[in-house]
Amino acid sequence: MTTQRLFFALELPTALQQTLVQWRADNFPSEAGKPVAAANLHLTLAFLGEVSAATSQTLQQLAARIQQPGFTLDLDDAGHWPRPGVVWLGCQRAPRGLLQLASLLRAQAARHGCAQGTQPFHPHVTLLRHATSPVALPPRGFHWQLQVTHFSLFASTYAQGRTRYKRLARWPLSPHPGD
Ligand code: 2AM
Repeated sequence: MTTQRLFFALELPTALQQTLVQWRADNFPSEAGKPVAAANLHLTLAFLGEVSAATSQTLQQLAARIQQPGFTLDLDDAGHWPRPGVVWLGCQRAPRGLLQLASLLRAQAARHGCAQGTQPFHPHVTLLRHATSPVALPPRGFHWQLQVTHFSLFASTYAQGRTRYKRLARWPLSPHPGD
């Protein structure tokens, strides 16, 4: 059976990806960890793992039925998880819309055999991997804001030492109230 390694995520605009890469270069020494490529910077909503074509299709049909308003995301927090070796960007207050969307996608995934683990959802954009030694984090005060209007399904592949994410599908959120 062929499977694909899949995850639902929020894409970051290319300009923001570039800005974050520059900020990372300015704020972290090269020995802090392995930088995630600009095009791979994203925020995972639900990780599905290795999924069959049938399960992928089912989860995509369910995703297409989701009706939720868009929301504003403020990236204004950073942290370091030494055990998985991840330095991340996140939000001091996660918007309710983000938590609802992730919760729904994770519940649908779990119901179709994609175990969601026991860790609570902590929305984050991974900036560095293999960051297992102590890392000095930039002081708070940085802040990037984005309007989230879509969510997407990605396939992750690894070849010749490089991870690539391919977007398989994308769905709109309804217009943000007040927009
Ligand atoms: P990470 O950045 O915190 O490692 C593609 O690999 C995406 O799925 C990444 O955002 C990654 O999160 C996430 N991911 C990979 N394995 C995962 C797992 N077992 N549980 C939750 N998320 C996972």
